[in-house]
Amino acid sequence: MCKLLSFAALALGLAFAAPALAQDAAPKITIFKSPQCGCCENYADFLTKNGFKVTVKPTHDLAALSRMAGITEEFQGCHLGMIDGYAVSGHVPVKTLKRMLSERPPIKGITLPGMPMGSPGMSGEKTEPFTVYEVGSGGKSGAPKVYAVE
Ligand SMILES: [Cu+2]
Repeated sequence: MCKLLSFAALALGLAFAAPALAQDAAPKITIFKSPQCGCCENYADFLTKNGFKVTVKPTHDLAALSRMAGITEEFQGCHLGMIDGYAVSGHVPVKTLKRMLSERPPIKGITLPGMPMGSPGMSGEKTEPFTVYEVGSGGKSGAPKVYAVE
């Protein structure tokens, strides 16, 4: 009896411990960037500071990788992140990134094209709202839909 109880207590303890452990696990993101890109490093640091576990992979094939991820040339950001089955291209603000990860929309990812001043990892002052586009929702010829403006 006593043994059974302590076993139950142990099992219960494990059941409680497991979710805590899962919460502690930082979301993992892999960022592909050209070896020379400095603002990409800044963005990686920005995500690290925001609790992400970042792996940076230098590559000379960023445009091709981004295309493979479903992002057409004119909507590509300066680096490509892969997280939890989603593509995250460019200097996407963390609020929008976290929203996608929790909502899990049926798209391939999100992208902030170009390198807007004042976005995370970029220098300068923000001069206009950032428009983050969906990846993989626009169909073959259609322009991608807007995921967030902030
Ligand atoms: Cu950049």
